[in-house]
Amino acid sequence: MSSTLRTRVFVSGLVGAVIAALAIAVLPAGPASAHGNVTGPASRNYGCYERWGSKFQDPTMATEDPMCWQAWQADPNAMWNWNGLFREGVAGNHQAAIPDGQLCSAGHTQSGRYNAMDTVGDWKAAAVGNSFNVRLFDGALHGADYIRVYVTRAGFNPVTTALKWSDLELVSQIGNTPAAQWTAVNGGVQIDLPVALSGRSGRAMVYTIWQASHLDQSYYFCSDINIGGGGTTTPPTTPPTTPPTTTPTTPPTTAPTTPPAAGACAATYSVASTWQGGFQGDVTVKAGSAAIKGWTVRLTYPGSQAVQQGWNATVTAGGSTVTATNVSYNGALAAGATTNFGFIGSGTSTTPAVTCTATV
Ligand SMILES: [Cu+2]
Repeated sequence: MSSTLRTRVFVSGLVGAVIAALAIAVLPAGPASAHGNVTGPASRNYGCYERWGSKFQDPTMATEDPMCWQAWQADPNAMWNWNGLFREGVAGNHQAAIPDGQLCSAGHTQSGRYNAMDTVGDWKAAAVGNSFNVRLFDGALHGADYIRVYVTRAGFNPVTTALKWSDLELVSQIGNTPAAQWTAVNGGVQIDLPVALSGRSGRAMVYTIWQASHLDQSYYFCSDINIGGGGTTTPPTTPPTTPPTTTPTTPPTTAPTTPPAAGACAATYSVASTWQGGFQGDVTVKAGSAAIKGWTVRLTYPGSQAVQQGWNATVTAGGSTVTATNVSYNGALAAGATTNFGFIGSGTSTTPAVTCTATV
């Protein structure tokens, strides 16, 4: 597999400048880009997608959810492409194919895209009771030759310990189950496997192996749970209707040709990626020759334009205009400083007229 690396650099001028570099891997188009994931208790990458996918550059993630932060920093494609954590041709020898300490990345599969899932630390854990369901979403209608659900033995501490095969106990499984016998949802299917863990409490990991009825494809998912944990129980979630099936790519940022005047801002629009039924728009905002306190960008499209979600800005759509206003951490920009935001638009991508208005 060949992959190209590009680097996105964004600057957020809050107190000083926060600089983060995100390596974006561009993947070759594959025939089966939508597969599946454990959506409840959410797997590590699906959980990070669910909690931060709409605001993955929000620096508060670093303190609120540090394990997701390190994972997004390591490779955001591990979350955008949340349904691609699998191996092929393992022939049922899962333990031979995947070394201890690499169970959550399926043995550094996909050129290491998911390696950050193996990082040991305090991942957000779903509060569950002693009986709960593991929910597997299958967006590609593969069905299963089998699904096996394991839980770490009592005493295993996922916060401090790398996961090994010998830590796992098989707690639930099903055999051959065609997709037609799963429950239809959002263009895919899902299935629940019941798990009962009497006498257990505290932190543990759920490890799920899904042998899809598609080639010899084996999927591996780590989910973090807190049995009898406080707080609210997180119900299994339903995946988005239209997950981005192509990986966002980042085009080179082009600076505005005319430098903005003092107390003003300029915005540059680009399409990061498109897929059937949608696209990802990226906008770079640049302050003029004086500092600004906030900004509003208006994108006027030839026709009406709907927006599904935005990040690093409050994005609203009305008629043919999409309006984006800074969020708390990226409104203040020093003279000449830049920030960027993005959004997922519905339908076919067309080129908007762009204006930027600054608050000084
Ligand atoms: Cu697949």
